[in-house]
Parts: sequence; structure tokens; C-alpha cells
Amino acid sequence: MKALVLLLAALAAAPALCAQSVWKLATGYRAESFHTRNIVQFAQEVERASAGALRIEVHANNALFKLGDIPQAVQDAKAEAGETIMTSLVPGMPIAGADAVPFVVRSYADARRLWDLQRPLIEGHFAQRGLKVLYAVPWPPQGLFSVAPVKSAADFKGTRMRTYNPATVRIAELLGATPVDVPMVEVNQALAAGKLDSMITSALTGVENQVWGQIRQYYGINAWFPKNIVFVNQKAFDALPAPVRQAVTQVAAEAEARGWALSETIAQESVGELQRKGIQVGRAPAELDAELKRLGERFSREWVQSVGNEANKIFIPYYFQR
Ligand code: PCA
Repeated sequence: MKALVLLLAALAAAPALCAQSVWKLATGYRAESFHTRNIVQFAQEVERASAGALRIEVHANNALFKLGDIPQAVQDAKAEAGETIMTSLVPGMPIAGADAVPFVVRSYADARRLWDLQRPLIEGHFAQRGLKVLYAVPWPPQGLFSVAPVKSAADFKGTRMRTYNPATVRIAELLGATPVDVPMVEVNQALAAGKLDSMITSALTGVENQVWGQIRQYYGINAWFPKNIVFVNQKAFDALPAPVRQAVTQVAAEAEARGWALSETIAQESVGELQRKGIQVGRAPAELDAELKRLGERFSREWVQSVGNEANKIFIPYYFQR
């Protein structure tokens, strides 16, 4: 009997003994968000596919590092892996802003084509920082939320617009609004405290922050599809045995495919949910729509100038090689 107990104890401990590597993966989004749920599934599948040789601990909600600090933390090996919104990297990596240029990507199929073209460039920039890209998944399309109905760009003058990346800051400026940086997980509080008049984000982010207490309007302008990117410190990756590296790469490709499908489903569900909660959902009024398109063109020109030749590597094939 004693021998049996000892044997069972040894078996129970066996997976732990095999779990040679543990990675911390930091994200700035909530545990319940679809991106994080997808990451948790990715982690579980890595553990299974590597027979316990690699365990990934997911730290959500800015708990380990703030969203914008995560790439540097992973580069400095303070965490082995992380997730951030790619467009937050724009100051040091202008090409990362390709997926927040307004009105370029109009559908998930467009977003896919853009990522296929953008990915090799992004991988090169990440490699220069000692980072390896695992996968990227888009947020649902970005719409315009407003506390009050708006008819034209003039209605934004002097109002406060919530921002989450350099692109939203520039758009607020072009509209004559004051940009107010609010992390995604604090949007609800900021709205409840009366600190915001409008924001451009996904219907999903509106749902997750239960914005119906203050927000009255949602205009489905489909401005862009920003992506979250999941990455790992290259040295941490290289330290794994070859079969485990293969397992990670394979499971990452599956997580990417699953995440894109989830995003598309959730995009539709979220707009319905906003409507059910009493938010007016519709298209932007014609005058505002035309002004936003002009503003988008100006934004594109500025962005192409800031990026230089790499922008052509994406947008020439994007527009001319369909
Ligand atoms: N939600 C995140 C980024 C894009 C989105 O849809 C946010 O609002 O911060």
C-alpha cells in the first residue's frame, strides 16, 4: 500500500518534473477579453503539444507590465513573452501603424491581406529588438462612439476624445478635440466620471466597458482593424529544444486562425448588443462621413511620409496586386 501511494505521488509529480521551462506572458487586456481567452487556450495547447516541457503563465490586465511597456519588458527578458496592440509601437516602428491608417482596410479579408504583407516587415523589426513574432489577431472594426449625436467634424471642436494609440491622438487633433489617453480597461470609469465625449474603438470594447450608461450613439465607420501581436524573447525561444519550438510555432499558427474567426463573430454580436442596450447604431451622417474620409487621406499622406519606403512595400501590392 505504501509503495502504491509513493508510486502515485511520483506519477502526479512527473508532469511537473518534465515542465522544464515556464514563460510569463504579459498582456494589458482583461482576462475575459477574447484576445486573452485565445492566449490562454494557446498556452494550454502549448503545454499539451510539448508534453509539459513548456508552461506559459498568462498575466492579464496590466498586472505584470502596462500594455505599452510590454515589448520593452520582453526585450529586457523581464518576461519571456507578451502581447500588445501593434500600433502602440509606432513611435519606434512606424510600419506597425499600417493597420491604423483610416479607411484602408474595409473587411476582414482586407485585414488578412494587409497582415500577410506587413508581417515580414514586422518580423524584421521585432528581430532587431531580439523579439520573435508568434501571431497577430485583429480587433473588430473601429467605430465612432459619442455621448451626443454628431453631424459634422465641427461638433468635435473643444470636446474630449478618448485615445489609445498615436493614430487616435492624431485624429482627435485633426478634429480639434482634446485627446484623452485612457487604457482600455479604464474606459468605463472614465466615461462614468464624465471625462469623455467620444471615442473611436470597436463595438466589442464598448460592450466590455458597458458604455450604454453614457454613450448614446455608435457610428459604424469601420475606420481600421488594429491588431494585437503576441511575441516572445528570441533567446527564450531559442533555449527550447527543437520539438518544443516546433510545437510553439504550430500552436501559434492555430491560435492566429482561431483568433481571426473569433474576432469576426464577436464583431457582429457586439453591434447587436449595443443596440439591445439602447445605443443608436447607424452610419455616420453624410457631412461627417465625407469629412472623416478627407481626414483619413491627410492622415495617410502624413503616415506614408513618416514611414518612407517600407510603406510602399505594403501598399503597392495591397492596392495593385489583388
Ligand atoms: N479596443 C482597444 C483597442 C482597439 C479596440 O477595439 C481599445 O479600445 O483600447
